[in-house]
Amino acid sequence: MKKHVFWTVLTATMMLCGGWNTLSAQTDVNDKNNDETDLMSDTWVATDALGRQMPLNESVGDIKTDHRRVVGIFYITWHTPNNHNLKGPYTDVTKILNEDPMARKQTSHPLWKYGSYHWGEPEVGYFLSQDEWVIRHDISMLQDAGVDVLVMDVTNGVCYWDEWEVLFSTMMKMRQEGNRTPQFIFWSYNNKPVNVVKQLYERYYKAEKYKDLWFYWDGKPLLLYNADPSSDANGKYKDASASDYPQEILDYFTLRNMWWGYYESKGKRYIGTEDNWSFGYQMDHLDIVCMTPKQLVSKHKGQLEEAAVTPAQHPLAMDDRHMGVGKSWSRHTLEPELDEHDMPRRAYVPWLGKTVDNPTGYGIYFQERWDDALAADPQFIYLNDWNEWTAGKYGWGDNAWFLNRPRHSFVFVDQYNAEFNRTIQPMKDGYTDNFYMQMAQNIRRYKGARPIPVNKGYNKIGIDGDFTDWKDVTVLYRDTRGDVTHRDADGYAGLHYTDQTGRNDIQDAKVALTRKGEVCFYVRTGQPLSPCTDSDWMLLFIDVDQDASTGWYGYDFVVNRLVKDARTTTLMHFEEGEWKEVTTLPFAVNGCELELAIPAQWLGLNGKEESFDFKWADNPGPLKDIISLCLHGDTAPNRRFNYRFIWKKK
Ligand SMILES: [Ca+2]
Ligand SMILES: [Ca+2]
Ligand SMILES: [Ca+2]
Repeated sequence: MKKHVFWTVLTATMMLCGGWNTLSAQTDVNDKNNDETDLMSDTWVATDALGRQMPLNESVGDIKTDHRRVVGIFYITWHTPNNHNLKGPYTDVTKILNEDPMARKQTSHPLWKYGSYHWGEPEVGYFLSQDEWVIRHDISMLQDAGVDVLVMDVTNGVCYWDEWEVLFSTMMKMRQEGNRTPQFIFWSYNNKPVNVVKQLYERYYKAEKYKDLWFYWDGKPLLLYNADPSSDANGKYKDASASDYPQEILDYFTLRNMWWGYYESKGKRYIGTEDNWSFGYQMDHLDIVCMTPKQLVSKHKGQLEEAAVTPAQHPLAMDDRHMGVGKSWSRHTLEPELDEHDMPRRAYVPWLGKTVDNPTGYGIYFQERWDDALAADPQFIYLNDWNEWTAGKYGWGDNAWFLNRPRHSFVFVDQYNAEFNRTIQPMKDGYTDNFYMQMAQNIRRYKGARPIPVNKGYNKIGIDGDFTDWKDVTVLYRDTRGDVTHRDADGYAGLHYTDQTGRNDIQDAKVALTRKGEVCFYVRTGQPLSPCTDSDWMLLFIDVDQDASTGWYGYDFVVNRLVKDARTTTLMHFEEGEWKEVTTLPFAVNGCELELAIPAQWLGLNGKEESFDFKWADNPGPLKDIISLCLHGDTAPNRRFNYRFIWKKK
């Protein structure tokens, strides 16, 4: 069924953009670069805001095949439409503490007005879970990073049927458009889990709904659950809801018990034991902090099975130190001293080997957990979380301890501010996408990566709008199909978000060198290209020295920032903080295809062995910073990733 739809879409594309798709059939069958849904994102390069680079095949080795390696992430859909009715203007904990730090100590401070808050603002705004534009960004980001499974939250017993319908149908649409997406599983725990599991089983599994998206483990669909439903995190049930799961359900799934990584749970040793998965570890527990990486991992039939990796724990401490475990906590130095915004002042960053001010964005706790997980090398790495964002503000009389403050009148349990949360989805401003990039870097270390494809020899390319000469160039750089959808969706508290920048859907790119000393670029879009007079039209960025510290966020040259006429464009160089025209270039467009040539000497190439990084971007809007290439129009490859062109004479 999936395959049928895929080919229908592909045929339509071929008819629309004649010529090109016949080429992919000719690529070497041994080359994995021949599956149209494979973007080969494990070969993309990137440098993040902290200068960390995506590790490549040379450092992480080939894709590891000695045992299965799967990455799952907790995906929240609780941002339901009723949140649109909250009274605006909307605010969050970070904004409140910035406006008046005293609010952190006063539960009835006038700035507090809701029962639940975002800890900060998401990069895509205060979105709701049925926002298809956000879902598409999420799914493509997670797929690019190497995440295999969305772990759907039913832990509170609330079934988000409407949100799941939009999510799963959008994932299916993305597949039909020619993309890969992660699979999904459910995780039930609290609030009458037997009833919850029965409903999930009836509505999805028995009905075979979204079967293509199910995730299998040991030959059956995987379900994370509460193995002893007579009690949950809130205590023991007194009524009949404690009855056990029907045998039919127990037989149907591969089941794993999953809860917080306590040393003991329900009176038994928990963390690191057989078939008990954890969604995070209570690292501030004295018996846990001294465990080895392998001891932390849950086992199945004695094999290392699941490790939890989280950017932090909770703001509310579970021990007598009463200090939360945030993003800057480490086993060795614990949580740093907090400032008047309840943000850490400074901390030593082990991966950097330095002490820094404002360490939150450096992922100290996250890397420590990744290093543990990579050392143990389990079969499943569970990440918590992608997009939880919100948490309740609870009034606790005057008896609470909160962030080492006694007699506190309120607490946040799960998330609080930029330091105390487990969100991996990028935030607006602040440390933006540091945690996303850190996740992608570590997934690559966990799974390995393919070598970057190498182009060989010269090609004969004419810049004339006839693209048959590109046939012989077999290395193809792919981007997500269909990632130009527009946004028109409600957010929290009366907010409404629109985005109509999606225009040309960049799908395939190629690069070739000619004997005449030119570097030629080819790009193909899903629909015929819009006129070259359009704003921010088909920008080509080149990081010629592969150095993110030179040029505009690494890009030393840009093409098409100034298009002179329908045959002539410009090459610009980034000098002294601005783009300066250096020469004109020929280009040609025909339908969905575009080609152009740059004299190699402008890029400083010598014709022996070449390598540079490049990226196409259409309609990103004002280029404020690198995040401008992450949200609007289409970029290829996505976000701050680049393709790396490697060329050898023979
Ligand atoms: Ca695209
Ligand atoms: Ca550069
Ligand atoms: Ca894209």
